Amino acid sequence: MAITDIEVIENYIRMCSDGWDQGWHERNGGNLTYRMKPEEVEQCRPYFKEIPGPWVNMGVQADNLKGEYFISTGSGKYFRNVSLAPQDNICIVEINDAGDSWRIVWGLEKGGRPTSEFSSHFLNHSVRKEATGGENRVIYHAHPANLIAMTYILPLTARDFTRALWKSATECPVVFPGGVGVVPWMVPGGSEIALATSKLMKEYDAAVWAHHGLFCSGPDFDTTFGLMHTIEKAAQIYILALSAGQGKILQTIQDDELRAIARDFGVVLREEFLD
Ligand code: 2HA
Ligand code: ZN
Repeated sequence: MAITDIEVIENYIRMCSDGWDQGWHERNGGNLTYRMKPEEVEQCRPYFKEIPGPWVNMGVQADNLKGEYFISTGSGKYFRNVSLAPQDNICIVEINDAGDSWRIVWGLEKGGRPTSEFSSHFLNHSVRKEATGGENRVIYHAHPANLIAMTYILPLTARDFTRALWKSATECPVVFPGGVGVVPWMVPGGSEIALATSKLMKEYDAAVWAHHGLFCSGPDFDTTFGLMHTIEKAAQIYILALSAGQGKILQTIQDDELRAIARDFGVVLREEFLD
């Protein structure tokens, strides 16, 4: 028995491999964090370091994440390597009683720290935990190429991106009826982009980072990966259709047809995004 035999760790590693297989994680691109359930912490605790790492202040704080444990990819680590050597590329961090610092309790055995975007992930976890009554557990950031390409040719508004994606594949309004938020270009890794993203995550479960990538959230690995996958697939269709048609779209899904999908599938679309 090893920590990698525990289901939550297995599933986390599988998601990293799936993201790598999709081509969304060149070099050290992207990051994944998971807020552990108490029983999962207890399953993993026998494998924790005898002496945890030092507390590191994050520069951001959240009351509703005090004492939580997260699985995180390591800063500068490659998704490609997670399944090959999980103990060197991912970690479990504990949050302190003040909700403003982390310390490593397992993993990153050759040194390192959680993802450079940990402050973004942390604030997004806080906001999504609040918005979903505790259901949300996963924050996932990736660099899917077609979605990034869209940020060069569309106005950077939630309305423009949501409409383009909803109309690019019929399942989209069902999968993300609330739409997607859009963060303008900003320097990654800092608390400014963390705050801007978490503000959007109050309303959206996905946020586009202009010329950079996408943040998705969800209650479990499958739902969150599925959201990233669905959005990127729609973006691919959008880019393919525009490219093949040399910018000319002959027909698309009409707004009343989006309303008809919502009615039959029992979802509520963000009405202000419809004409
Ligand atoms: O982890 O994707 O946004 C590398 C990144 C930073
Ligand atoms: Zn990134």
